[in-house]
Amino acid sequence: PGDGDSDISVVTKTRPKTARPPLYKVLLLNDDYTPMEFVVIVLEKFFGITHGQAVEIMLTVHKKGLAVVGVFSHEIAETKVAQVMDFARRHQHPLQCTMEKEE
Ligand code: TYC
Repeated sequence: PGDGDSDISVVTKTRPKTARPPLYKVLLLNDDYTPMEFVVIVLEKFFGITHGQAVEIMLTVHKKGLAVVGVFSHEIAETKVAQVMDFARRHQHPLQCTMEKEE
């Protein structure tokens, strides 16, 4: 009789690591002056979300101080931040938008 070992071999395939580009969170910050309706318009206009989602995110920022609006490539995140900051400045609201590398 044999020793109980069967001759099933395990094939382990190594998967070479493919570097993925880092993603960036776009954050919206609360302030005391920017009207709630303006923030909702900004979210709808630049982030392509529904009115309901925009109200939800705006209220989260209002209550918690900040919220993640979305996660994007570096270039898209930079564009979103610039669009929001420019639009807010043109309307003379102090709304702040920033980005942060996702860990
Ligand atoms: N806190 C503001 C107000 O009471 C509303 C607001 C919400 C401002 C979200 C900025 O990112 C913001 N009018």
